[in-house]
Amino acid sequence: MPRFPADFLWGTATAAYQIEGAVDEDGRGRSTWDTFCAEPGRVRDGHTGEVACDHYHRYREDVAIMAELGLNAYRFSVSWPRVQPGGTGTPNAKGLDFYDRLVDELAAHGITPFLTLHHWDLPQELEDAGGWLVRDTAYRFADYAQLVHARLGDRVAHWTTLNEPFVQMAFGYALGVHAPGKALLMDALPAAHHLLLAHGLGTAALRAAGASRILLTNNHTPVRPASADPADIAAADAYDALHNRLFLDPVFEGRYPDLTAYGVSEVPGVADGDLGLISAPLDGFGVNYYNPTRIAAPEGPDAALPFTDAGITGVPRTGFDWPVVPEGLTDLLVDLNTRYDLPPVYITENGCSYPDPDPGPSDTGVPDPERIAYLDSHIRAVAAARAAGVDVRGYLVWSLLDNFEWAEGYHQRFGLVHVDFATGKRTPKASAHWYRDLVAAMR
Ligand code: PNW
Repeated sequence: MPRFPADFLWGTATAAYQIEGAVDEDGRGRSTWDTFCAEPGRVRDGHTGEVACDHYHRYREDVAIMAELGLNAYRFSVSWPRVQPGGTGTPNAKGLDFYDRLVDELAAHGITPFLTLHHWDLPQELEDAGGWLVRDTAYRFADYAQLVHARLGDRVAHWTTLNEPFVQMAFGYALGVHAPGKALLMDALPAAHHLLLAHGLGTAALRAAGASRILLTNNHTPVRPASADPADIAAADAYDALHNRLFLDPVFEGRYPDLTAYGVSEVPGVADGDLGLISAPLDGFGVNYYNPTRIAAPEGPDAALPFTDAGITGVPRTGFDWPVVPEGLTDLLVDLNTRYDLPPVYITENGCSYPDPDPGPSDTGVPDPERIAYLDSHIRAVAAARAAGVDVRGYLVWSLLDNFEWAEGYHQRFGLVHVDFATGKRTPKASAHWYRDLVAAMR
């Protein structure tokens, strides 16, 4: 394994709804994910985040595990409805108290917190008022950012506004496979702009409050055309515009990409000044990477979208059937660094899931050789990008714990640490021990 600097950040990442549980405790409001989980047929086997990993009660044990693994960074998200139940107005002190205790516990173990303000669990009352399809939600987000910063800004340095606005728009509003379950196809585009505007307004609010390390986290995929056929190349370009450039060009260049392949001449709802807010300088950029995408021309002249997913063949696959292509991470980082003037980069998520049957703890521990191979190859891919000049400063495994994997419920396990969901018992997997040894060797 190539060497990383001694101050490189090594850690794990989680998100509030996926691990906390305690959905009705201490004045928490409802989120779109509570609603979505309660609708029959939305989440596999009717699983919900009601209990999840019970991290709300077991956070001390979870921080102790991170400390035992020698990790020096932890990315988590704040549940907006826990700290501001209806998404507006007076904060819920008990909700803020939880994050206060968590941040103190991390500090006591020398673990740098990376706080994400919004990882998809929008207060239901804001969704009822139009959610990310309406502009007002972006202003509500800026108020929320300010109130969380007022409580935690003295101890949290790294502030991430949003997690993966592409997935929130595409899965939540265009395809309807995530909360709030709307299948609007390209009519979901206002959600992209309002999410980006929330990022911009949130950044301005955090900056005014004195924050000095502000990030955005996107998930990106390097897009490969299925062949050298110009039709496939055009389709790949269209897909790249939607998945990658729609959330990059406004942030780093202050303009929207060309979306004419979608019959869209202009992103709707953009007001004077919006792009200036959205493109305000950032102090870091979070990249979530899982796999590349191979794109071909659409199947017929009447296809709903100007591309089709051609699939990647001949490589191993994770439990989600996602192809394992570590060099895609090097390609992605080098390409982003070439196309944009990036601030320091953090890999804010990377990892893999394995599905049922759950290997579970046995006398020999929890063996997960595929995850070790996945992490090893992807960390090498980060080293290769660094060697090519990309300023990557941290790597956070998705995820610390097996957790509520959205529409798949508890059927996909991403954790370095096994969770028995009947009892809450945590057991570090072989990959956790492997990661501990890797991190120790870099110090
Ligand atoms: C991310 N895709 O979601 C999220 O940030 C996590 O909350 C989630 O648990 C993790 O990845 C694993 O799914 C993604 O299809 C969902 O491109 C879908 C995609 C990418 C990321």
